[in-house]
Amino acid sequence: MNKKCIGCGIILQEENKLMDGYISSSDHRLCERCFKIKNYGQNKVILTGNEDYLKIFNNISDNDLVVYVSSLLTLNLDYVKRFKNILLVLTKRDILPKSVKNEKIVNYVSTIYNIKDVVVVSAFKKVNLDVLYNKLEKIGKGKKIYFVGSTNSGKSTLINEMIKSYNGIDGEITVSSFPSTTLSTIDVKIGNLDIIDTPGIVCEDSIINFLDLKSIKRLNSKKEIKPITFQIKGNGSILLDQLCRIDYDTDISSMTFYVANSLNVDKISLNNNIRMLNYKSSTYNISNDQDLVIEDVGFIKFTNPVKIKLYYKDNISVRIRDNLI
Ligand SMILES: Nc1nc2c(ncn2[C@@H]2O[C@H](COP(=O)(O)OP(=O)(O)OP(=O)(O)O)[C@@H](O)[C@H]2O)c(=O)[nH]1
Ligand SMILES: [Mg+2]
Repeated sequence: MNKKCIGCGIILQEENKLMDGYISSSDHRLCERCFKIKNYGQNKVILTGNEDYLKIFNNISDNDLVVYVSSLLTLNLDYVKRFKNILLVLTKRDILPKSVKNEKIVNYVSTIYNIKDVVVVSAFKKVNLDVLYNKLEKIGKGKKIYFVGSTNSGKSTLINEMIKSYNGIDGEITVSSFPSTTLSTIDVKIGNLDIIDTPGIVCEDSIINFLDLKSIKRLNSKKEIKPITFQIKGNGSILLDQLCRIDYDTDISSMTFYVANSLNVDKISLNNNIRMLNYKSSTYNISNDQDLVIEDVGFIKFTNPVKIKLYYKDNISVRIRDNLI
């Protein structure tokens, strides 16, 4: 059988340095790309097509258990309906303010998505790993347990953390801020559980596919977010870093940004500022108590109806949802 890279799951090969999975010596267990990510924080960005994970999804049977992993920041559950037997894991709890109650989030997903089995975790702060492990022992023993979800949602980090906690050794799966880190399935045993890590689902319109490495790192929050609130009235404009410009029109509302603390959020004058006005734009009507989600960036909470116009240079993927918090 072909040997796989222990970091990303790609089949290892010694023939072509330019192709994925290259190793310079047959005793290496990590491909060159994973070696560079782990040792130098560099990454050769690989844009995987959706066919790869759709093929993996098709291999998941109704008897298998799917652990659907989503970051709490943008809460992307696009593919959740595809699977019969799922446990929803909402991760990166450490990013959301402590004042937000877990019960509220669990209640939100159970009301909106009708998902009853939900665990809120943080791999970084080791929050609720025991709850997750015990749940998996109960409902996943003897089954194949697939970890699936959007790229960057934190699947591999969570699996590594569980390997550390329950096998007592360091997990070796490669993790990074960049999209498409895991390239193929990786089988690991945690205690008696058969876990399979999978490549993340890529949102093709997400801005993360168009940014340089430094900018991607700035989007990935490693700390609790400090929300930034503006009271808005009439017409005005806010710049979200160099990512987008948001022109608003409202009687009165508040606008709270939940994005990485390293991003700059600034109110600018509509009249004498032309920044980003020549870029692409889209208009959205947001009604009472809704959020605007910018995929892989964060979300903006509004308290009253607002009409907004978004200007952006690269593609940007946006959703409107009921207020999460
Ligand atoms: N703040 C915070 N960041 C996390 C947590 N878990 C993972 N991350 C970060 O999220 C980014 C993505 O983590 P990965 O584990 O590589 O995500 P993945 O879902 O395996 O990504 P793909 O392999 O591309 O599908 C990295 O920058 C991690 O450091 C967490 O619990 N809290
Ligand atoms: Mg991964």
